[in-house]
Formats: sequence, structure tokens, C-alpha cells
Amino acid sequence: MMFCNLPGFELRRGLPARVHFFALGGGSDMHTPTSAEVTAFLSGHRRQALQLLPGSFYSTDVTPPVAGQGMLQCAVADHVSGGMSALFSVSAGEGAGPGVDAAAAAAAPVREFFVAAEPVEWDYAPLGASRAGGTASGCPASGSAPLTEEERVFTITTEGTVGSRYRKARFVLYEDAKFSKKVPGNGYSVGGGGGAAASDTDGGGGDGGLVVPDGWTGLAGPLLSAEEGDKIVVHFLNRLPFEASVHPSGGFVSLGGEEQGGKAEPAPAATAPAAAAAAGRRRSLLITAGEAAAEAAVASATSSLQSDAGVAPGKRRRYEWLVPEGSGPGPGDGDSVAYSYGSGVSPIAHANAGLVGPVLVYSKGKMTPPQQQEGGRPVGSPERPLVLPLYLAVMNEMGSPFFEANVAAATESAGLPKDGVNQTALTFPESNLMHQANGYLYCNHPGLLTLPVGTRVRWVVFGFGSETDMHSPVLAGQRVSSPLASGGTYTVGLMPASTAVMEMEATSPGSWEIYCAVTDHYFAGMRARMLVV
Ligand SMILES: [Cu+2]
Repeated sequence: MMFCNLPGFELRRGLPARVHFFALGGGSDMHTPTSAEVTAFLSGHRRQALQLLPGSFYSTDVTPPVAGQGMLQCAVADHVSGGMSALFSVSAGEGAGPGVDAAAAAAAPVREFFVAAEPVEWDYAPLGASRAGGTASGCPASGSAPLTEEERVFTITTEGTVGSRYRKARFVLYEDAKFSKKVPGNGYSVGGGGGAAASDTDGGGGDGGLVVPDGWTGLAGPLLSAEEGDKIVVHFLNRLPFEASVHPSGGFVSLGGEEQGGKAEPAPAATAPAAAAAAGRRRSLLITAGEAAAEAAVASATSSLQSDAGVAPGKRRRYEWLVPEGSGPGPGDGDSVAYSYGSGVSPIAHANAGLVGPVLVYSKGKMTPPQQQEGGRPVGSPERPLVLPLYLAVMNEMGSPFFEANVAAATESAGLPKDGVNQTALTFPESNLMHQANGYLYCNHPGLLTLPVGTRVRWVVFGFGSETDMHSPVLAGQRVSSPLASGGTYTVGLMPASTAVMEMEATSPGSWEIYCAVTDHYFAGMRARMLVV
């Protein structure tokens, strides 16, 4: 049944349940069943989403941490729109209250984050050229090449293409409740290069060539990291012209939250882009009646297990989640397991705008978040790897709340005639599908990620999107392992709303690409560059 019409799906708090998933069908039948309220346990791994292909069958164990109502859905965007969602209820069970142990929750260590959602004028290809291509020996690290005609479909504004500049939204990490000082690198490892700001390495300049440029992580939302049993507190400020929220997966238990109006900023003016966006969403090519209905269903099926209350423009809210036992890594996962978060108000549209980030949950005592790496051993060692995001998605700018405003802005900036960018042009839809890695195409990331041989990097890999969003991240030339890559493979399969941790050791000097091995994604620009020295 569709749109949460399935009756009678009931689980019990604290009682493991085995859920059997299977899929049939054709090429569009790739599915990623997921629920924000529970995590799946599969073959020793904790998973945010399962990855189902036609003919595949998985039996997973789930243990709901609290009583209430939850929602299971396929996270593939077109499937959310089509109604592939079901509600379930969790009963309290005998002799147990509906919630978590209040005393234990009160005593849990707190991991605190100050996150704002902000508009940003983004350029997917600020160099206007490609730094992609070549191999270890074939491409100088600083070299760039003109974009080809096929590549320019995504980067140049013409009568039939929007170009590489879009207004977007992103989650930005701040130092404190003043929301005035940004955390360097959006909270990821950053620095090196002999005196760059916020060097994480011992002794400042004595960093042996390590450079992690601030800004290299692009559009990736800040990493929320915690240990199993901790509390995550997010102080959220919405600087966007529309309602937004912070909504994590991972089976976290909402401990409440409150609106914080005291220091609210003036509401962002309902600018022309916002008004156009509101009007335009109903007219854009891929927003169908089905999607509107799905968004409404998602909004109305607010779960009682998870608080993802939306925050009005200019307002603040404190979210508080317990990371319950059972959200941490499984026995096959190593020290940490990845989840992701987005804006629950309109998950698809807001993800297309840019509101997505990862969560890393460590086993007890194993957390070494990058913002706490100082003194002691150098970062990038086996014990304390650099932590960097690898955010792969085909961002559909036609599904962004800023879509109409972006077309209007492109028309104006390119000095096109009155009719401007023609939305019926054959090239138009493709020109709005941005095959980005951390927010950039064709290795346009600022600076150059430079890693001395021996550096360890923990890549937190995540994505979202629709049926085209199956990705195979490759960290070329280096020693790579992942709990989710068995049998000696060097990549992990990444479907929409999936997450993975890939551990890398820089082993081979040269200029190498980080890319998606799906060929059309590769040629459309889903590539970044790293220099191993
Ligand atoms: Cu891909």
C-alpha cells in the first residue's frame, strides 16, 4: 500500500524483531528502505538504509529503543514521491515505560553543535576549467584543461543551460551560540601547509606537507559525531527564507527540544528568489502532484519517536537526541558507523538545495573527532585519522526551492534576451543535474588536498537522490578498506540515503582522483583530486 496506508505494522519497545525485505521488478527497482526511528542490523553491520535490487532478499533485525510511532520508507526520491512509505507503531511492552531511562539519559555525555542553515551563492565549477583527467603521471597537480563541449552543458549559461552557479542552502557549523564565528573546515579535519589557519598537526609548520584546504569539503554539512550512549545537542539557527529542520537517521531518540526565541535574528526577508521559489516549486518540471502529496504525507506523518519540528526563518531551536545502545557500530563495522541528516520539513527539495550532512557514531571510548585533535600524536595516524566527507549525489536543481530564482538569475547574469534560459530546451533538464562530489565538478575544489604517504583518512561517504543515484566511490591508487566492502573490493555501493565509512592509507605518490566509477557520473564531473607526496 502507498502513502502510509498500510495498517497494523507493530513492533515492541526493546524487543528485537526480524523484518524481511525483498524487491522485484525492473531497472527502476532499486530501493533503500530506511527509518529514522530504528536502525537495521544486517550481517554484523549497523545500517541506516538497506540496498535492495530486484530479486534480492534481506532479513534484518531491528530493536526499537522507545515506544511511539515511526515511519519506514524507501529513500529513493522518486519512490518517496510515489508513496513507498508505511507507518509502524511501537508498543511499550510489559512492565516497561514508553521511553528511555530518564536518569541514564540525564547523565549521558553531551556532544554539542551550533549549526545554522544558510543560503549561499554556489558555483560548482569556480575555475571554469577542469582539473580532472590524467593519472598519477599524466596530470600536473596544478594543471587545468578547458572544459569540453559535453562538460560545458553543466557549467555555461546559454539559452538552453543554466550553468554552474546556483543559490543553494547549506548547514554551517559555528563555534557558539553567537553564530558569528565559523568552525574551520565546517568541523572536518583542516589545516597543514605550514601555517594555514587551524592546523591540526603537531608543531604548526612541521607537518610534512599535509594540506587539507579549508573549503575543500564544500557543501557537505558538518559532521555530527558522538559515541554510543551520548546525547547530541544541536542548537539550530535557520537563516533560510523558508522553514527548515535538522533531522537525523540512526535510530536516535528525541529527548525533546525547545524553540529558542530569545536571540532570534530578524527573519530573512521574503526576497524575490524566495517568492519565486515558492511559486516555482509547483511549476518545475519534476515536481509532480505525486511529490506534493508525498511531501504532505511525510509532513503529516510526524513520528512521535523523532522530533524534527521545523524552524521558521530567523528562529532557533535546540534539538536533543540520545544515541541509544544499538545505534553504534556492529561487530563488523570497526570503530564507527555513519548515518546522515537532512531537513525533515521537505526532505527531497531541501536535499536538492544542499541540506545534507553526515553523522558518525563511535563505540564507547573510540571517538576522536577532528575538532578535538590537538597535542599528542599527529593526526592522520592509524589511531587518529583525518576525518573527511565524501558527499556524492546528482543534485537536481529543478527540485530545489530556489529553482525559479536560479533560472531568473542565470538569465540576468548572462545578459540573455527577454525569454532567457529556455526550460523546454533539450539540454535544460540535463544542465540542472549536478553530478557533484562535495559540491564541485571536475576537481574544482579549492586548494589541493595534499597527503604525505602514510596518512590515514577516514572518509565518511554519503549520498541521497533518486534512481540515478547509485555511486561507486573510488580513492584511486591508495590502500582502501571498508567494513562494507568485502572480498577485496576497493569500493562500496552507495544508493540514495546510504552511508559508509571508507578507511584509506595514502600509499602511492602522485596526483590521483577521487571519483564515482559510474561512467556517466564520472564524465559529468563527479570527481575530486588529491596529491600524495
Ligand atoms: Cu555516481
